[in-house]
Amino acid sequence: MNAPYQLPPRSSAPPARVSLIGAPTDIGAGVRGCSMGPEALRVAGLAEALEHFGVDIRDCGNLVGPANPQRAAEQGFRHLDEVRSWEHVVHDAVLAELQAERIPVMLGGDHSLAIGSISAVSRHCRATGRKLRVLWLDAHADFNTASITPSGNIHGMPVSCLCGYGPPELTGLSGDIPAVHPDELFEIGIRSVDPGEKRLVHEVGIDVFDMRSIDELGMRDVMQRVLAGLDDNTHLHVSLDVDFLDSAIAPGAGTPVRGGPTYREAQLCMEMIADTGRLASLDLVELNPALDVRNQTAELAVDLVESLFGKSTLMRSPQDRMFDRQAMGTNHVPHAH
Ligand SMILES: [Mn+2]
Repeated sequence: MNAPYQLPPRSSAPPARVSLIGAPTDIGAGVRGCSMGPEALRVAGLAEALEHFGVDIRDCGNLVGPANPQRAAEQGFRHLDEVRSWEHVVHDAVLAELQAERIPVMLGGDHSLAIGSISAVSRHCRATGRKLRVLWLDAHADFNTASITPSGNIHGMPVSCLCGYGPPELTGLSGDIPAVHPDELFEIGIRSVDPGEKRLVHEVGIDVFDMRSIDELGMRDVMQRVLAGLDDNTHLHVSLDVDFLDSAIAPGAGTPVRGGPTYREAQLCMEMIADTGRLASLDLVELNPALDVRNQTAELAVDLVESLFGKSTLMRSPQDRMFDRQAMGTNHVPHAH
């Protein structure tokens, strides 16, 4: 009688070491409420879900920064001083976890906070001689500047600031300008871009895989392109704005846009990132519990993060995944953090 089929054992590499860092502020957003994001993700069981399949997890609690003064824009920015304070706090907390060889997961909070987290990642990569790749998963390009922004909300500006376009107190946080070179960053899922922003994104040469690319090429092809050429010396950072997801499945986003990736497309995106074994830091931002329905968007985010850290919903053997990695031009053991 044949032995029952068993999946081969997973990699013997040590489990991922993950640190949750709450950044409860909506200082850079137009709609208030994403300051409650970290708590909603905890209530949805983020730590327990990762712990369940062997991740070594530490919850660092919540950072503290200035309150939201709800002022109007001044010279193209809303709350620039307060945003700058938050970025420093986030930068320092993320850098400390990277230096402790852990994977920081920044729980926003609005997307302006990625200026702080990715500046820390950039600084760390320079200090350790690693290459950087950033995947920006979002409905929006987040490439506004003070002169072209319709609102002054800084959560619409993090990519431009990281690429060196913005006020020096935000562009220089990593110790080098730009913190991220345009060829190190890929935007995926984009479907809502302001006219001035569109022009600037093209001028700067950001690689954008908008929803039309995902429709035409398919998520698998898009992900193979953005993950091509990763090697053992690459630090992969994922910045996940929950408005990346179709608004029908993720109502709890500050600026929801319809026509985004479906549940399965989003899962495939996460699984292909997990297959590379290179994920080294993550932002989970723009979850707005005030707009959510029974915490479903937080629960969906937890689902996706599980996949990002290797929980596969597919019945696939490691050999199949090895084939995918070869197709991607990468070749190494998964989960080798
Ligand atoms: Mn965003």
